[in-house]
Amino acid sequence: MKTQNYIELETNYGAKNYKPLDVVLTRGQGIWVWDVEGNKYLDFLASYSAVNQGHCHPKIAEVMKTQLDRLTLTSRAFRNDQLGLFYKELCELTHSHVALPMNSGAEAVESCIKAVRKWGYKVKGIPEGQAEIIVCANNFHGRTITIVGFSTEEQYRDGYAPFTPGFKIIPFGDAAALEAAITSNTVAFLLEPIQGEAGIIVPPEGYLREVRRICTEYDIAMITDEIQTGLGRTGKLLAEEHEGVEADITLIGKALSGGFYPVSAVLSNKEVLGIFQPGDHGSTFGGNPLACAVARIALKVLVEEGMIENSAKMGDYLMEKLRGIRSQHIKEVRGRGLFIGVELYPEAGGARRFCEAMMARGLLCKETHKHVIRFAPPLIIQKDDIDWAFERIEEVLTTL
Ligand code: IF1
Repeated sequence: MKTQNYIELETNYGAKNYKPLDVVLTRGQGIWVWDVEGNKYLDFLASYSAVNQGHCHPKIAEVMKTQLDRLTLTSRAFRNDQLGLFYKELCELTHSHVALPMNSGAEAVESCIKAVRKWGYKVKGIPEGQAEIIVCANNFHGRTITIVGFSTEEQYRDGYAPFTPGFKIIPFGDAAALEAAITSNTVAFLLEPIQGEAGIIVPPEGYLREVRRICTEYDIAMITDEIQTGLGRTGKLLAEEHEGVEADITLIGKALSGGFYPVSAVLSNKEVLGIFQPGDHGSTFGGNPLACAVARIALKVLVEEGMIENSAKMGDYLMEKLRGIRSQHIKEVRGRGLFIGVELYPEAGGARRFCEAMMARGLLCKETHKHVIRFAPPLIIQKDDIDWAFERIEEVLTTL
């Protein structure tokens, strides 16, 4: 079958909730992917940071293959021999006290909303049904009814009401707005350390430290959604480390499995997650032995193969090169580590045509919103590959 045949199948039988670039991929290895016609591309998106470790990392594949011949799912009715080790390794690595394993990112977000609300009622003594959670404008935390209910993106909400109440929206990057929004019923503040979907928005220096101070002072839980920014993407294990702070709750997902399998987790200090009693929350697949085995090795290769340091180094290198491009289209280049956004002027006619032109030159990336090109290659990328990609990026941004 050819590209068009696969696209027709998707068009005929699939829900139309996506408009992907018209490239049909069939194989991936490291930073490279191949389409069904045999064309090779450098993946500069890394599945929205789920394949930080590179496509089909051989060590993760090996562990997964072994584990799937041994035991895949026990449900949490019984224990399995991978979960405890996963907890220990994950908590030691992230300096957390307790972890809750889930599957998708949205489930981790939902789970922590349940936990902080319950903590608010049982520990802080907030009147039943009154708990408030503060979130940021232009957030992206997933697609469930509750989560899109506090999105400020009209399309994500349109047609899905009624929504879950109890959320208050403030501007991102504005610590004074947080302090002003807190009431005696506030249980938590949920934020992305760098907003991804919003267009790689880096908050002002010192923002996270201020947020940490305010959350401590008012005894509200600081929740960082590191589902996209975490696990090396920004050049640190967690993006919050750039400001030397530790959130009370940190959410991770995506690269927690290296892209092999949906695995997410809520990481917290004892007090907040400790609120759950048996039966309060759960998931059929959360914490299953296959997921745990895959996540354990995905974390191990991330650390042992120096991917976090490489992200910092290659990110600086790429950022500097991008900032040197002389193009009338570029408004701003911003980001941290290998999490980079290039914002174009509206006159450029939207980022998509630039992404399509890069695809034609063997480089895969994706616009976010209308005017931002997002660059987020796997964290194993080397200097030569960045140079290769940069030639194409520069050509497209200066000739189109
Ligand atoms: C899609 C975006 C990226 C996330 C943060 C939670 C989740 C995500 C910070 C939910 C998910 C994904 C979802 C995917 C595209 C992608 C995305 F453009 F939509 F916003 F990466 F920037 N918190 N982000 O970024 O995790 O439930 O999906 O596992 O098409 O919706 P999930």
